[in-house]
Amino acid sequence: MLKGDSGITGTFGVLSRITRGLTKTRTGLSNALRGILGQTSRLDEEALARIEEVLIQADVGATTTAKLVDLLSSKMTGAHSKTSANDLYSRIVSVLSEEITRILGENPGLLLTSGVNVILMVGVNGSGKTTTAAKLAYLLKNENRRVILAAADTFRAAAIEQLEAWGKKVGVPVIKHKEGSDPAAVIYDAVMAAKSRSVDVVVADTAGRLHTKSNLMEELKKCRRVANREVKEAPQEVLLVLDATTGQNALQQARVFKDAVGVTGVILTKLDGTAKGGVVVSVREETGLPIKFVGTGEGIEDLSPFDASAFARSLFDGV
Ligand SMILES: Nc1nc2c(ncn2[C@@H]2O[C@H](COP(=O)(O)OP(=O)(O)OP(=O)(O)O)[C@@H](O)[C@H]2O)c(=O)[nH]1
Ligand SMILES: [Mg+2]
Repeated sequence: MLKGDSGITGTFGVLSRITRGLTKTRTGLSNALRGILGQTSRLDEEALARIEEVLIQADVGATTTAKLVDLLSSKMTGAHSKTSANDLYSRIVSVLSEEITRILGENPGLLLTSGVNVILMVGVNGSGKTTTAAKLAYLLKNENRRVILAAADTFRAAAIEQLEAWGKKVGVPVIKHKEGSDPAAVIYDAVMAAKSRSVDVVVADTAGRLHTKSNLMEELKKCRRVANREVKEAPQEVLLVLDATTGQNALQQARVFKDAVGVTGVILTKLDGTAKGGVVVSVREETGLPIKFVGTGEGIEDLSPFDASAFARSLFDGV
């Protein structure tokens, strides 16, 4: 369910949306690689060093990049002057995209149960939590699930109104309290409402918080506890929303949130706004967290179940 290869989006929809969303990253990576290969007829030390630089610039991350370059070096030692730049390019991107698909692994999809499900959206300020909560509610609704949104960001001015506006657009109810109230109490009410209305999924928006603020992390833990007291398996998902344009900073956030609040998966947003889409690979490899969705625009439909192979193929031209 809601995997890359199923649901309303289907393989073609996911592929084209991800492909479109990665245009900046793909253009940057492909042009840079072609540029390097245009100047050399063999994959020597210097060419490898320049490829390494290109991958780092796309935010693939030092550890992953080192692995990819080692792999290129070991797999392509036979490539020499008889190979045309075009062939060399094709071989390189096919090795890279295959390995990146492997690193990214299977997307387990949302791990929903048969009763009331609670999905907590967490992350730093402005990463895209509220928008993504609405997009997710829309996806789930289109899979014929009964959904409610919980306005558990009671901190930021106008956060509740923002979610209500999305709720109207998507056509799902929004459970809210007054600004400044306890977010855990909103979660409690939303779970109660879900139980009494036979709702399948509560998607809870939460306030943006710096991963370094331990009191705010405690607040999230309280939200978890309250959900868990009312439904044994809840929260079924704690989804960390990361802004892909923040690059390696997103990686640091992922590490801290993962340990502090038991994150079950990651959503990378704003892939459309960056040439550094490689950060998806570093988040996956460095944290081990599955990437469950990617956001590629501001519209309600701009959220795709993550598909490793579609993603890896979309990173380069001509794969
Ligand atoms: N281009 C693009 N913009 C996005 C995407 N996701 C979210 N945004 C935009 O990012 C901005 C912030 O989104 P919000 O959903 O309000 O972020 P938030 O994490 O809830 O912010 P706080 O509640 O203030 O912490 C908005 O302008 C969104 O339209 C995306 O995938 N692509
Ligand atoms: Mg918000």
